[in-house]
Amino acid sequence: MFTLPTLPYDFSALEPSIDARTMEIHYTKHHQGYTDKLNGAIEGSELADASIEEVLCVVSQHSVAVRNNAGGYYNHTLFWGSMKPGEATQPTGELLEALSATFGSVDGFKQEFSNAAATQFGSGWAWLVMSDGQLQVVATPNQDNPLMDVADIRGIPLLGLDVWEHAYYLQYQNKRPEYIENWWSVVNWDVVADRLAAAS
Ligand code: MN3
Repeated sequence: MFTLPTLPYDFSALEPSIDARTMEIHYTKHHQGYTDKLNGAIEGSELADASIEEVLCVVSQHSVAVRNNAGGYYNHTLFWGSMKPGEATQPTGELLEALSATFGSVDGFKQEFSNAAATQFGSGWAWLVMSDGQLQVVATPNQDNPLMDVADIRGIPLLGLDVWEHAYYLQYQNKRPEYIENWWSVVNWDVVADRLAAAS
């Protein structure tokens, strides 16, 4: 059985980039909902004792409920861990080198990632992944992610951005690009660097 992971900061901690009410509803209603529905979907099945990564890599063999809710469970866990309160920071060290080598510069990376997030039609996610030894920016619809065996491009997620309307609509309404722009201020680059090191 999966449990809702502890949020590593207060609901208001990411203001003004993300408002407290959005964080509260997103965490206590949406993420809790995916967690409960995932548990319901795998109860008594061969997936009951699997890790979330083990579930994601075989979702094509299971119900739509498993796909959607395992994705929702994993994606939000990664998302909360990808952000931090306090002063905005920048990538450093090997992460900085890797982003510059692949995308020309950190700004080049942000531009490509922001564009993927802004142009994802409807609900979905933008990702930075390590795929076959290469950094890549991809987007997925709904609660899909690059660990799933149904993904167009598979890879290990290093950073993910939720662009479902529930992630920003209370504060930003239809202005998804403004949400994306402000989100960069709360990215936890240390965590992204740790994920890169683990995936390399
Ligand atoms: Mn969400």
